[in-house]
Amino acid sequence: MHRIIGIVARWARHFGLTVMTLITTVTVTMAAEPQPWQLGFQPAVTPTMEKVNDLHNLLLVIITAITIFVLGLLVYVGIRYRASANPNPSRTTHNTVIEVLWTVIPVAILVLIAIPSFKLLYYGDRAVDPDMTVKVTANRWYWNYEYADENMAFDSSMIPEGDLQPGQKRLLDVDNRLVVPVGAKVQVLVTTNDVMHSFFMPSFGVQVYGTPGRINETWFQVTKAGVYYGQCNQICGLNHSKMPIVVEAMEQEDYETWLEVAQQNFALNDKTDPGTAPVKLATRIAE
Ligand SMILES: [Cu+2]
Repeated sequence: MHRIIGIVARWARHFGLTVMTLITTVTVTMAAEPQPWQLGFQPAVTPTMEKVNDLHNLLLVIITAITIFVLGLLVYVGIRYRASANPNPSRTTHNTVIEVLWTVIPVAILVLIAIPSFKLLYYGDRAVDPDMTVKVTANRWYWNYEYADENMAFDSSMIPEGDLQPGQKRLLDVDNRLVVPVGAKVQVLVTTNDVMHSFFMPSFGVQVYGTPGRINETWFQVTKAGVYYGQCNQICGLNHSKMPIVVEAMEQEDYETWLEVAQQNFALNDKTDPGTAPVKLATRIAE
């Protein structure tokens, strides 16, 4: 039954039917990672992703209307002006009114699309009054998360296939998750120690490149407790497919409990000395 609801909801979202929003909501707790045969987006768990969904639905309506209109015109012309029905074709080559229309209307449509698109782009660009800051540093091929206000940082590496415990997801689960409190506005600063990588969290509507020598910014505010999966989605080399991102959103009390333990384990002084990085890289390649 859940499976059927899931399929219906995915199709509904794909076709932008707001009527099906209720069913879509039912599926929210079901998926935080890619699903087999998935067609639509992963369920939104941040305000940004909800806005991405809204824009996607708006675009779907516009593109459907345009496609139907153009198809209708083609069919009409094909039937109405076929050789047998129209043996003496008109030799008209210019029509000012129609030329103005087919220039102005598409421009108006593009402006109509650009306005919400740019609004969304700037909405996701910078955190206004963030509650906390996480600096995400990409490495070949693992992530480092630094909690700027807590003076701690830790690496997050994929669990190799042979070490997977029952219930852990192949190519997705990691040893140390990025943990955040539910409802907190998290400012995310993304950079890289080597090549370009990309911090991509589909259910957050977040994708930011890690560029050498630069810090890029984004933010997210997870509205539901849960475990969410993402990946590096900038082709970065040999183990590109082996640098998943796992974000766990916890209720505030649970987060504080986690933080106490984490602060002991990951105090910044214990952070891997950058001087040993090549050794680490070599062991990782050997694994
Ligand atoms: Cu990468």
